Amino acid sequence: MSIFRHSPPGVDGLLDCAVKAAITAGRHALRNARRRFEVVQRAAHDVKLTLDGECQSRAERIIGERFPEHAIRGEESAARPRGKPSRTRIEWIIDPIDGTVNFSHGLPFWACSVAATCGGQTIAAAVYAPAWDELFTAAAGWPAKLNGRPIRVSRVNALSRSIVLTGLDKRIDPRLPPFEIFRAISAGVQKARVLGSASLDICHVACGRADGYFETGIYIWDIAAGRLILQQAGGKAEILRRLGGDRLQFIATNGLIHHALKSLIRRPAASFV
Ligand code: LIP
Repeated sequence: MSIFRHSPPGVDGLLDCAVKAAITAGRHALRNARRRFEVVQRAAHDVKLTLDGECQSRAERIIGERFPEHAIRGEESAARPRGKPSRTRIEWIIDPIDGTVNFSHGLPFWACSVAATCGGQTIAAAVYAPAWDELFTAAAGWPAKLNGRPIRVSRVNALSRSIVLTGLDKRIDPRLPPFEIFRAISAGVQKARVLGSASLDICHVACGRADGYFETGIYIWDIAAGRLILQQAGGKAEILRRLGGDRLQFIATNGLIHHALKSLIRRPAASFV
């Protein structure tokens, strides 16, 4: 179900830049993993590292040198748009270390996510998982790839035989539905898993290793690149609700279990704010 049939002009240059930015940032984090303990800010269920900012800067430098007129938005630079974003101008959306808590503990489930968007649609995307040396890419009109080889979503068409990935919102509160939702998903699928990196979760669905992903309070920079990669791999992605600012409820599947998964989480997710 690729949503793009044709490539907008210059999309190859955007993809090339997204790949360079994702790999440069990702390799910087990997090379400096011994510094993963350098914490800038700590919350109950989240952490900000010195390396988050360093990796964001490196990705921004690659983009800025190639496209100085483009806007950039990211988890580490949300308030620093470059130029005036518009329906025609490109805006880059970056998560330099998606799965920061995993990275800070030395768990390998983390990635650098870079998306070039135009009018709210992602048109070029790269998600690089340095610990696995896996680069997921896609562009409007181009197939989704993993390390240069085309990928497709799974053919699993029953929830009872599916693996569904989900996450626990960093603003966790046991009274809030994420646990209700996790309970609902776990009861209805073969296995529910929480791996801790949304962009990587969505790419696992895109290449058929999992069949669905859902999260209640995720951010646009976590999903902007993975969404296009999934769509160009034949999957279906949907923002179910916008929760204010860059925060949203998001579902991504192989398309075959989409309706059933939405039905499974509809009630507990509805009361999530
Ligand atoms: C993380 C997401 C993950 C979510 C975490 C966190 P970060 O992003 O990738 O899916 O469950 O709460 O938001 O903060 O590590 O870039």
